[in-house]
Amino acid sequence: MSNPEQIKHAIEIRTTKPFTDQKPGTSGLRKPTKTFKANQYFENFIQAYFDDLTETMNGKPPTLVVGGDGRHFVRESAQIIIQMAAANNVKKLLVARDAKMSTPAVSCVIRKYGTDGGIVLTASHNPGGIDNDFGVKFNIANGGPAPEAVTNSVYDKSRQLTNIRLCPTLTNIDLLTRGKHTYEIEGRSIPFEIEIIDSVDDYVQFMKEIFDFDKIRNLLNGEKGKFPIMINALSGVMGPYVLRIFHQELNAKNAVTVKNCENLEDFGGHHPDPNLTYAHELVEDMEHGDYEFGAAFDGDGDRNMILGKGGFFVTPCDSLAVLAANLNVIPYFQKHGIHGYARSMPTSGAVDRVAAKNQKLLYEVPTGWKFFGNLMDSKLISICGEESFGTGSDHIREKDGMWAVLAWLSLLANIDRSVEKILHAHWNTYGRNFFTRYDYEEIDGPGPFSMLKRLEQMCMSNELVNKSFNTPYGNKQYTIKIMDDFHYQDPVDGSYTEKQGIRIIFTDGSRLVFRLSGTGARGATVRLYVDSYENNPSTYTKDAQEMLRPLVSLGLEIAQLKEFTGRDKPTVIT
Ligand code: VG1
Ligand code: CO
Repeated sequence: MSNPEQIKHAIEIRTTKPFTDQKPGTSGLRKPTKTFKANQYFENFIQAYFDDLTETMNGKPPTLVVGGDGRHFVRESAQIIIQMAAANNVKKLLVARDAKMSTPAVSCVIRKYGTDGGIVLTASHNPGGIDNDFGVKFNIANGGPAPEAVTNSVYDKSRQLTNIRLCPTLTNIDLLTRGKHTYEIEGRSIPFEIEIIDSVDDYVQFMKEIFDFDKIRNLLNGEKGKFPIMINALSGVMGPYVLRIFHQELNAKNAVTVKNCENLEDFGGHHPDPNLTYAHELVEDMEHGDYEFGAAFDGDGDRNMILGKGGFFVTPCDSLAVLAANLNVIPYFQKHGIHGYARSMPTSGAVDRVAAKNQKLLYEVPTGWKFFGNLMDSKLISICGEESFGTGSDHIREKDGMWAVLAWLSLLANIDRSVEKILHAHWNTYGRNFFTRYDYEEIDGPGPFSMLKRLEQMCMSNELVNKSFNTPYGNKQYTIKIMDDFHYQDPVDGSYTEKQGIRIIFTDGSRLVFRLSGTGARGATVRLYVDSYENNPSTYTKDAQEMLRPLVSLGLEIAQLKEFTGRDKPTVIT
């Protein structure tokens, strides 16, 4: 076969038929893998993106990063992007070795090399494989997920698409060997370049600038003895990052036990979502093993779950609040200062209390990391998080699982060697927000939509405001103060987003939130979020499920969830 660098490649314009359902959700476009692989579905979406990019860049040839979470179709789709980028006037692609790069690493690389954006091949926490899901997400030049203005414009283009452009002779590019390649493309005034990079290098180097690795090394294996920890990568993309950081850079093979660090195309059958249900292996290891700290990541490495000794669970809401309260122990924040904080609307108000005490601004945004980008770019916030196991800071523009783990280890090295003690100290200072989320996944039929419609109408009519409810549990009465459909105006660019979830706020500050998931690929998923604040220390050790039972039952009753969905139990409780 001739060397593709020695021949001139022709551009083929291939006709295609548009799809009407390529509307990105909370985080990119996610569909069954088989959908992406059939009828040029993937190619169409990429062409719509290139068409949009050509327009927004005024024809200036862009440089883009390409990487994915290693799931089935990632390698193949990266080769398709190469063929299409060459035919769509892309100047250069920085492609991850073997097309594998965590979502936070993509953000890091876009920022480090100042590229015009990137394409992330991931369905994140959705299961992978030919019978599961695939996904595509576009990131912009700040390293973050494209805002709705961009994704809506790509969607509009996808519905009118008639052609896709590609260079069919540009095949079998070696993605395994680092290096630079240049290709001549017919009809182009500049050649097309590809550079195969190892994102683990760039990412690890950045983490070493942010954190004090000596201190973490000393925690794991220092004068106070070994500090055993367990890390489970759920067979997602994080394996190589975990091994490199813990076993090489921190030289702590004896203290750090790792599991599922081989990235598999179907994630070994795991549902790569680090929560108490899907990362149960970690929970059990923590319950039975002698580990001081445990963590798991999702498929693309932006989510994290933190556990303490014996399986002590740190809710993502508390994790955000505790990190926000202690950022000063991390060198990056000593250097760059600490601006405000932000959380997604359904995330508990725990971080709000830290903001109030530290006199920082607190922003409440809709669900999805794309809403944090402007706030970070404008230096309004330094740290943000979501209840869905996402935590991150302004070092990049994606949530970052490894960052959260290293941040926690920094707290353990500087404040107290026990996760549980750190949490108790936090609650003693700020009080405790009890939080839970119930997920009713993949419901068929119109029920969930009708349920939301009815709740929307109740918001509009205000019929429940000032109404009081008793619940079958305990003797507490709840009175509704506000019921609304959450909307948000971005304080930086003024963009407006509506219908982001039904909020029911009670007079005592407790909240119930209902929304439909925007990341599922089949059926509809209903999420119910419950947040309630206590400042009586005798409650702090209580079980969240027990504490929140009255509110949960009230929420199910108000929404008539069982009647609308046919479900009497959630699929996942966190
Ligand atoms: C979910 C979470 C949301 C998160 C999103 C992407 O969205 O609730 O907080 O930002 O997933 O996370 P939804 O619409 O299904 O509730 V990831 O790690 O899958 O990119
Ligand atoms: Co993810």
